[in-house]
Amino acid sequence: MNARPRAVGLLIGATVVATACSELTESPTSQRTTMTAALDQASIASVVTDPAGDAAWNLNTGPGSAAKAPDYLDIVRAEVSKTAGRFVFTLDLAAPVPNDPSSDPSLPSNLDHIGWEYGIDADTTTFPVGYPFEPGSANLAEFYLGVNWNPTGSFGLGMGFDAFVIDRRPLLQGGDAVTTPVDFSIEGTRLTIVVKATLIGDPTTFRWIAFSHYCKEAHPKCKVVLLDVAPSDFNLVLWP
Ligand SMILES: [Ca+2]
Ligand SMILES: [Ca+2]
Repeated sequence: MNARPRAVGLLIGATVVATACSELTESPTSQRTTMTAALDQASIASVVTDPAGDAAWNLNTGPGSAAKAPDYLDIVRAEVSKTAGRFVFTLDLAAPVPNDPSSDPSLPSNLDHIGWEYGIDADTTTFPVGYPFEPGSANLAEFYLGVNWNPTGSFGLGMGFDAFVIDRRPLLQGGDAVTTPVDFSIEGTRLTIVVKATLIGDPTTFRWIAFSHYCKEAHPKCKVVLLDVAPSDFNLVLWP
């Protein structure tokens, strides 16, 4: 596997998040405490908790699905908050994300990527058709965002851990979806993704859902295999 060395990826992620948050304060005392302070000031949040131990291949349907998925793909809490012009997406997992998932024998072989993501329905009247799904496939989400471990580099963001926003709104006018890298950190069991509000249209409200998944092929050919969904009833959560 060609996963980027974890230390480098995590350092970059932690640094860019800390840098982004340090812009929000007048006199930072340290990168880490500044980030914590900034996140603590998050003004408006919506949160979903989810059981530990419920992540399973293809959500317990179909052949082989009874095998338990790795705990680091098991979502126990998902949060969306906004502070100072940025949305902060925080996922807590049942176990720490490994430095190099390629060494996990419980993962399927020849993976294109695994991902911890949010789907964002910013307009309940529109259903963009296409990427990251196959041509002709409609989906309610105007945006997908999250962290992927993508050893093939198929997202075009490099190999290993990266975070992204897929803006699907151009599909509504016959254009192409746009994938943009964003700041993130992985700290043990917590994934944090920081997105400039304008990158997702600075919405005053939207509905969201969090999920983990894997794909054995790159998008759009990928058949998404869901592992865990929060909320587990698939009812999207309203922000704020
Ligand atoms: Ca769970
Ligand atoms: Ca929509």
